[in-house]
Amino acid sequence: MGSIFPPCDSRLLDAIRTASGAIIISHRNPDGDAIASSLAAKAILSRMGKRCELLSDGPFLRSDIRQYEPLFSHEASAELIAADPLVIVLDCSTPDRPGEAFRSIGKLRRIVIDHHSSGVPFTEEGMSYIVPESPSTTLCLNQVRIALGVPLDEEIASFLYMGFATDTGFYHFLSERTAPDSLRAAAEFCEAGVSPYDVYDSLHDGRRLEDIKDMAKVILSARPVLGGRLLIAHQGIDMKDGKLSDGVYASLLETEGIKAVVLIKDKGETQEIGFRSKHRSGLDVGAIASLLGGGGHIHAAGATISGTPEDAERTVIDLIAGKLD
Ligand SMILES: [Mn+2]
Repeated sequence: MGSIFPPCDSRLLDAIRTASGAIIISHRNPDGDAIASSLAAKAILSRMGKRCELLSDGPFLRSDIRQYEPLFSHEASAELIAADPLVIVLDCSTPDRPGEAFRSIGKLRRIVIDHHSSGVPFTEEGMSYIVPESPSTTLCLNQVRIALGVPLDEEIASFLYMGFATDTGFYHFLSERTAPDSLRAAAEFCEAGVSPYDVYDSLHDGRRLEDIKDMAKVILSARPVLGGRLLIAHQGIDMKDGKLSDGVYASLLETEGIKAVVLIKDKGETQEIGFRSKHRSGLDVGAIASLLGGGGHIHAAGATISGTPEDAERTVIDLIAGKLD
């Protein structure tokens, strides 16, 4: 079985090598992979002598990434923009994913490094490295690093590992197809000095008890529909912890006989809908989310729609009912 990673396009590599500097941006409402790929990209380009700035719209709601918020700005400096830098967009499948921070730099030359299965191209030909089979954007970025000839060091390795570990739920979401290449890369990160135990603890410790209790409330809201094949849970508008959903999905997906879990987060005027489907359920929730203007992967996806939580619930049940029959 060949590698899941194709070669990088030489046009993308040349764009990085010849860049005067770089503005690095990932998606709004960032997760571990978005932040880790941004930090790893900055470390890699810094080793090449490039000046880099990190942009993010935030909000840094997830407790695992909160510690990195001070390293990110909402806009790039006029000085760097004047130098006509390269924009590096990470972990984004559509041009609206980076949010407001992207507006002022949307005209600059850009490359996209990503692993989402659905989306719309938003670079020039040859200026992206998108590998839907890759378990994380950091593992795509690792291939770019190798092609650029930048050696691993402990800092680069720790960020590359962080995105891989968080996006795979610490190796849960690896298939027989994706595991060998991924775990070989992880082994190299560990040889460069990464301690998986320390990374796990630094990402999971420090949550507020109130947020853990909110997770219990969301689990209590879960209701089976479609003959018990789908569970729908609701997250209240007052619940803020971005990591809350990880624990909710992990618990509810263990329910006997289910194919998928949907979590509806009440944001007032809009509803954020998170989808998770079971491995081997045959349910591509990325495709379902893209029907609602969102996106993601086969087993994990999201979309935002307007209306009430009840509206969102009806929409989701209709869409999934059609796919389960
Ligand atoms: Mn990702």
